[in-house]
Amino acid sequence: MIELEVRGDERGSLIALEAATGVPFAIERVYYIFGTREGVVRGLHAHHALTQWAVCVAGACTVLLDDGRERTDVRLDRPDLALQIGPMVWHEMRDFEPGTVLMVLADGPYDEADYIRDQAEFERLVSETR
Ligand code: T46
Repeated sequence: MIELEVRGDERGSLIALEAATGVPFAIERVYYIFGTREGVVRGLHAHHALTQWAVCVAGACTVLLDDGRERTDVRLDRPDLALQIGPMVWHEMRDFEPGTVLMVLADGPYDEADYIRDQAEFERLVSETR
């Protein structure tokens, strides 16, 4: 988890995400997830190579992270927190509050070939790296 620097004054707050404020990769893509229905679980995959930062800019959701050794739940409920999701980390997003907007910065383009959507395949691949 990365705590983001908030720039604010009496009008409100602003957060800028760029190399100068600590994003450790060149941002190639930004996407955001919104309108997620109650009870829905998203994600359910790992990436071979992609690194991402996820920021819940509005609302809240829980992200399960599994690197093949440890499974951890992280609650994203502040717009000044970024969660780094690196390669070979199985992730699932759930418990979305109504109105949640999850913004994701990625270091690569959308590429379905980079996804591992089969959990057994993910477990086989991470066990090979141990
Ligand atoms: C991730 C988590 C955090 C595109 O056309 N371009 C894109 O850049 C993305 C991300 C998705 N899509 C298409 C592919 C599907 O037809 O949008 C649809 C929904 O994508 P997906 O089911 O993969 O969405 P999530 O919420 O399960 O996962 C997303 C990202 O895909 C994934 O990389 O790490 O958010």
